[in-house]
Amino acid sequence: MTRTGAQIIWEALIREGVDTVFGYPGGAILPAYDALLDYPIHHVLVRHEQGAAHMADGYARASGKVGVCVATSGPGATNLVTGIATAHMDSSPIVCITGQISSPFIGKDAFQETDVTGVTLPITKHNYLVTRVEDIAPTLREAFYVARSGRPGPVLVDITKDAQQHSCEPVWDDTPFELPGYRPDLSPLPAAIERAAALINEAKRPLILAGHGIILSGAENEVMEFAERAKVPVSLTLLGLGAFPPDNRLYLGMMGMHGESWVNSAIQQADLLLSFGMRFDDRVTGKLETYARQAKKIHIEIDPAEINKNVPVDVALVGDLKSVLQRLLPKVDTVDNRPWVEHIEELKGDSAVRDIQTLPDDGHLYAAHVINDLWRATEGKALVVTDVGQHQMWAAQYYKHPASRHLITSGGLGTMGFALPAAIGAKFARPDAEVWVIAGDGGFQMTACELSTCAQENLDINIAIVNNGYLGMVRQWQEFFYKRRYASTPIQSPDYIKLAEAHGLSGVQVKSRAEVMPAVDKARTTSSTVVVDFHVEQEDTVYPMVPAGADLDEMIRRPKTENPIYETAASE
Ligand SMILES: Cc1cc2nc3c(=O)[nH]c(=O)nc-3n(C[C@H](O)[C@H](O)[C@H](O)COP(=O)(O)OP(=O)(O)OC[C@H]3O[C@@H](n4cnc5c(N)ncnc54)[C@H](O)[C@@H]3O)c2cc1C
Ligand SMILES: Cc1ncc(C[n+]2csc(CCOP(=O)(O)OP(=O)(O)O)c2C)c(N)n1
Ligand SMILES: [Mg+2]
Repeated sequence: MTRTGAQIIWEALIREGVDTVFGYPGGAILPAYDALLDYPIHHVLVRHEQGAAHMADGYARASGKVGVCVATSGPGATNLVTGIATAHMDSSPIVCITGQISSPFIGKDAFQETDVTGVTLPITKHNYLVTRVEDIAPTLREAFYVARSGRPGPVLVDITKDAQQHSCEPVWDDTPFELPGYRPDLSPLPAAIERAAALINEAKRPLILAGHGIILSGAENEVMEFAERAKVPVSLTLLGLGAFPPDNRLYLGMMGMHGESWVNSAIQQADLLLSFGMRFDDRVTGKLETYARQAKKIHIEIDPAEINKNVPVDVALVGDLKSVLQRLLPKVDTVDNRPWVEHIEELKGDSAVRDIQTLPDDGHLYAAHVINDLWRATEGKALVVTDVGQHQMWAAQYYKHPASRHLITSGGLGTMGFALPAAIGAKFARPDAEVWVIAGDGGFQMTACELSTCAQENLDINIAIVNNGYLGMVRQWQEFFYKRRYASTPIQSPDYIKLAEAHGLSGVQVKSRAEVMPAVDKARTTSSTVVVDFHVEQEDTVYPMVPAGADLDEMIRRPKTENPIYETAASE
């Protein structure tokens, strides 16, 4: 049957299982918007296209499915850029559909013409300019395949207005893809598996460094089986948090710049690092020249471009983590690594637990208290979506994320403004989940316009603003490395209660520790979006910290006497 290009767009999406898209209309995408009225797809009208891309990203991270955003040409398309780059850095599968001016006008600086495939070339996994109606169906099918297969990532499809207006009889092909030069299904040779097994079985001080790839691969059970069988302790990257149960005795905590000191020390002392679906980001390694010099390294990774990129490895197993581990597991001996595990336990020494919950209320409200109370009130089960900054690190440290897809955060790009729109996307993906935004007063203001989207869509999202009156993470760097010269980091906020109320939503202000739990309870029991404005200690610091470029175990520690949040032993 003959269809317009505009109709084909939505039929293609429905064939991919899409029921929700996030977008904003405009001239070059108007034919598609007109056709949308006839299809069972829910369109979420965002307030800024950056929000649409983050919503698609949050939807993808919460569900494991491909998220979709839509924008018009020119400024609509360029507004997507930050969201696309965010998804690209964190391997999140989204498809972005943009309208383009009609093909005869391309190259003539026509109204709202931007070469968006050119602009997004380095920040998409792949992108397409579609000028013919016949190409819409096959291109969208390919776009979804590319976005979700292999190492996931964002794909942009730019469709000219005339292609949307013209008609054809679409061909719906279901044959498996064979794209020249694209090999998402690599798997290691048997000899490489044998070499890896030999290293594992010889190791005395092995450590698993596990990342986002576990979640993307769905390899949680295999990683657990591996760790249990070979008795290898596990540490996670920020983006891996939740993929290994936080209460398992082999779990050590987060690695890296704001990770646990004993994890970083153990990495420096290990004789074997097993890197599972993580990419040795500089926030994870510290100074590369001195990184884990005693360790042999095995890297299981789906993207060959990641092998030896930052850290040279002894054995590379290129393939999907789950299937590689399934092949490796039978070759791994059950060993006794107890001395090593006990040694790491000793490394904790007096640097151990952040035992803040037992501390008396001294009149100060610390972000750590807020997040710890939030964790207790939600029994650790909330889907937490953070923004970027100090609060993000505290959300990683003080909220024990229980399972995969319970923490959504912008890691690689560190995009302020991510949290609220990503949480909206996550709520559409998992309507039954209790969704909490944890945002700073700076980042929240970047995309606060999406409160209006929460109101229009009647969403039940809880928002915790960790309001310290500063661009706190930057202030912290100024404190440590720029002699406390706080250039442009003090930041004023609007009255968030009035802001919420202006949107028809409600808000609560919290200034003391005693008010935290009642406010959290109010947010949890209110069925619309609630903003809780926590006025926390202004010049608090995220500890520990590996200064950028320092050795991984050269951590700045919390001074014991100056600050009431002790990090010393559990007995205190
Ligand atoms: C303020 C700030 C501070 C930070 N501090 C820290 C910190 O202290 N510690 C920390 O860990 N991070 C920190 N980060 C985050 C950091 O920048 C990186 O985003 C993070 O370390 C990346 O984690 P990852 O390598 O697990 O995930 P990604 O960057 O998503 O990489 C995942 C890897 O898995 C691979 N992969 C994907 N699918 C599969 C599959 N099916 N099978 C196998 N492999 C697969 C991908 O190709 C990729 O190489 C911080 C970020 C910010 C903004
Ligand atoms: C879009 C963007 N601009 C600038 C930065 C640099 N940056 C990183 S953290 C940070 C401060 C964040 O402040 P706030 O949102 O108040 O969170 P806090 O650190 O105070 O918890 C800034 C400016 C960034 N990550 N993203
Ligand atoms: Mg702040």
